[in-house]
Amino acid sequence: MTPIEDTLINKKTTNTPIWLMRQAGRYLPEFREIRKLNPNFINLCLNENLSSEITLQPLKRFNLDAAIIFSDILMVPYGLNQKVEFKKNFGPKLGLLNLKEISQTDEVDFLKKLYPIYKSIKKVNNNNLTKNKNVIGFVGAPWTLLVYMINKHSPKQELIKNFFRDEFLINRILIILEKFLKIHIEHQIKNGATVIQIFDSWAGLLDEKDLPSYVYVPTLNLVNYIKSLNIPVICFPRGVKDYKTFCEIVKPDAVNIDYNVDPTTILKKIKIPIQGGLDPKILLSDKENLKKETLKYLNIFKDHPYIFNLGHGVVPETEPNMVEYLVKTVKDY
Ligand code: 1CP
Repeated sequence: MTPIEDTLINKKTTNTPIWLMRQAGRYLPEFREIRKLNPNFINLCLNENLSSEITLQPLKRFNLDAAIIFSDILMVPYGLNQKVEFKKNFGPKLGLLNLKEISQTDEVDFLKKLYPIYKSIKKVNNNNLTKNKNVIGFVGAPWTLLVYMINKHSPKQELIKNFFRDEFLINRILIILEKFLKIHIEHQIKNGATVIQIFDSWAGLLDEKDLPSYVYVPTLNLVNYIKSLNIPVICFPRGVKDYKTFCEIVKPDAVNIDYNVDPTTILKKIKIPIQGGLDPKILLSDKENLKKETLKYLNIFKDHPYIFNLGHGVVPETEPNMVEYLVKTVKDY
């Protein structure tokens, strides 16, 4: 059993395991070098040699407990034949949403399009750098994918007007997403993913009353499926106000908290293992402050099964030596 697996079955480990969301990415010069030569982000994700190399880059530098596969949650809409592009200084841009075409996607075509991701996972899993560590596969939660598929770009500012107008369309897409997310998860696991994380980055956009139909139920269906394959699942319902209710209904093996969650309060409310929390912006400050904030989380969770991580992804401006210092602080604790 790895330290992450021990933690996920609710066991406190002597050393707190650590991995970071977006640990493979733009803050690493060796990533930027590859990225410069590969302007098409989708093609980069579909290049199993490069995507496996990028996945392993942070493990070469830092003493992390897991690799997270270099891919994107939007590879699923891409596999469903919606056009997906990543524009510089803009982010993702999706094409027309054609329900008829998406409904006709068959499993074989979907898998053919995403096949390099599974090959990449296999390579990562077979590499010595991940020996006795976890390989984390992931998907976007149905709600967050629905947001991108209908909104067609990041909802950072706001959702398009009338987002909820076409209830038939929304319900059809949620059903299709559930089917293909299960297929995507199954193939990640078959090729060596030992933990699955479900990213619901835009759960916080919803009113409380809409959480059951768009977040709780669709996520619960995936969580139950992953559990049936005997693989642990971590959920990150970013921005929800009530993590406790989410955990009681969805019952993931662990929950990642965002940086707006007060760790002391959540500790009293949640019984399952907890992951994350530290504001990624702390990595942009100085070592003294980083140490202070890191020790705060470690102390609060010292008697609770806890996986160290952030409250959202590493930001591109982060100095790699700050990540190194963070990992060292956690390992020396
Ligand atoms: O170089 C570049 O311009 C590409 C930047 C980039 C990277 C490095 C994107 C575009 N995706 C990724 C990789 C990625 N995305 C990983 C790899 C593994 C790792 O964590 O190291 C993962 C797990 C994701 C997941 C992801 N993609 C999420 C969920 C987590 C989160 O950040 O909230 C989301 C929302 C996306 C969509 C997406 N893809 C890329 C960007 C810039 C975004 C966010 C767009 C937005 O702000 O709405």
